[in-house]
Amino acid sequence: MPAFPDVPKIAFEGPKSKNPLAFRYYNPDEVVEGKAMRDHFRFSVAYWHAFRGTGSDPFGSATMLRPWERGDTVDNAINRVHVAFEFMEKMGLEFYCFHDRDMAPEGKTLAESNKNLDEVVKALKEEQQRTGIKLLWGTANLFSNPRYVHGAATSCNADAFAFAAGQVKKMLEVTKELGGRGYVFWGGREGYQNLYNTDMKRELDHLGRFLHMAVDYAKKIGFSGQFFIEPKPKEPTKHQYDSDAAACINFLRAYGLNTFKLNLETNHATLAGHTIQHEIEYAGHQGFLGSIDANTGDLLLGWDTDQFPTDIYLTTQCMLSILKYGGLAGGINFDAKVRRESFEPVDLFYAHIGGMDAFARGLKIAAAIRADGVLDKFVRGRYASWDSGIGKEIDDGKHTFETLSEHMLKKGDVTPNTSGRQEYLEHLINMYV
Ligand code: XLS
Ligand code: NI
Ligand code: NI
Repeated sequence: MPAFPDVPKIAFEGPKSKNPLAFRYYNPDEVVEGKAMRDHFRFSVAYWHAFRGTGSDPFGSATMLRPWERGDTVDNAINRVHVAFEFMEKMGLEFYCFHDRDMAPEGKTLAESNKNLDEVVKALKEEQQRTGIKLLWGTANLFSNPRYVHGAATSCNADAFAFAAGQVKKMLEVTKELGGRGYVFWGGREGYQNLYNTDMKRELDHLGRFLHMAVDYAKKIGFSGQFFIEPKPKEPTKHQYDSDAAACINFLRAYGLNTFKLNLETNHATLAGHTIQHEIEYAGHQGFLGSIDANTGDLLLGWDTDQFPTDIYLTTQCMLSILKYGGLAGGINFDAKVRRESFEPVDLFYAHIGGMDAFARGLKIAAAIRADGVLDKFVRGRYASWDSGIGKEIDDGKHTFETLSEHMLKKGDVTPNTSGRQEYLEHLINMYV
């Protein structure tokens, strides 16, 4: 029995369509800058939000109508897998991501949890083979269970570290078994609430050791997927160690974990006081750009609201920078949830269609801007003083403070500055949007 009997396969109908259950811009086979849209994006559903989100908040209980839900059992988990694959097939979503505990109920022991997971993974494997849908990345939930109250890899309790290692070991095996493209470490409770009770150096050393163990184990079992770290500055802890792209890159370099890349999330960037484009640019030029958790926050709310992205400026900016750095090793995972007021199953479709279409439009706009070279030309011109004369000589390492002082003593003052033309450029971008 289908879970979404009234929803047909979502088709591309083009920009003139008024059908809200159709794509107006996302056309998977359409080639942009030499690559099919499906390969630019690798759109993915976040299992935890789409299929485990209940709509509860601190002030009220679950609101989601999910007629297929029959409690937290292995049988129901397997049935839910069929529901999820029906959804992805109808949506044309070719990837998914999950945490171990989204997929199968946690048992009383690690052994029991692993056994539950194995049973559901069998169903996942069958569904992947039947549909061709693939795993973008796997991850372990190292934050929900009370044993992780002080963190997992950074816990003061060595047994919590050991338990977390057991969970990640298992999820690396599962991710390999399912042919996952990557594996994500989001910090969960790796951070602190108060420095009075925290040995930061010791905690970070443990995190470094933990990630090295993951790299070693991946090598041992032949898992060759990409490892990602996902920055987030706060929530649940007051200060998460992986606070933003720059902090993560510093940590990865300091601990010799240079094979990692970053999984950047829009709402995490804004919590850190950055934009997602800033984070993509920072990771991109440092060689750490990996994957995107696509969502958006709310201007008026200061927490991780994980809304679906529909803002064309936002997706245009993302795609401008993603194209600039040659694309993603991972993909675009909708780490986003429908509002608790949007409780009908069909809302899951509207949400994902809106997000995919917004990114497709962003891609086309970004490609048009790049084809005309308008930003490139402007930026190159803005730095022209570095292409010849004194600028080029400095870049070539031909100068010292003494010679530069000499140069200016002779010249007297700098060549006049030119306008940054921000308003002109903002207006110019509007011609493409
Ligand atoms: C939470 C994170 C989480 C990761 C996966 O804020 O976004 O959902 O993506 O653990
Ligand atoms: Ni995320
Ligand atoms: Ni998040």
